[in-house]
Amino acid sequence: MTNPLNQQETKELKKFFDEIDQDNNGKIDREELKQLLETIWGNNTEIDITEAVNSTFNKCDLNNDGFITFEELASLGE
Ligand SMILES: [Ca+2]
Ligand SMILES: [Ca+2]
Repeated sequence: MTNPLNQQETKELKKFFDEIDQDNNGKIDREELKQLLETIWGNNTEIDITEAVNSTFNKCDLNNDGFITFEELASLGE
């Protein structure tokens, strides 16, 4: 698979990724994603955050190892 993002986009995506990856282990786990979504949507009771985390992982966690890596996130742009 080729990476369609240009350098600038990759840089911005990496910054976004690093913000979510709070323990800086290079992968996003469900807890980190949940915290992000709670920060964004915490007061919106119409959104089921657990459901949103599950659907994001279904879409992004390409190898189903329970983590979203930067490579997996970047390949979503295709
Ligand atoms: Ca992490
Ligand atoms: Ca994965």
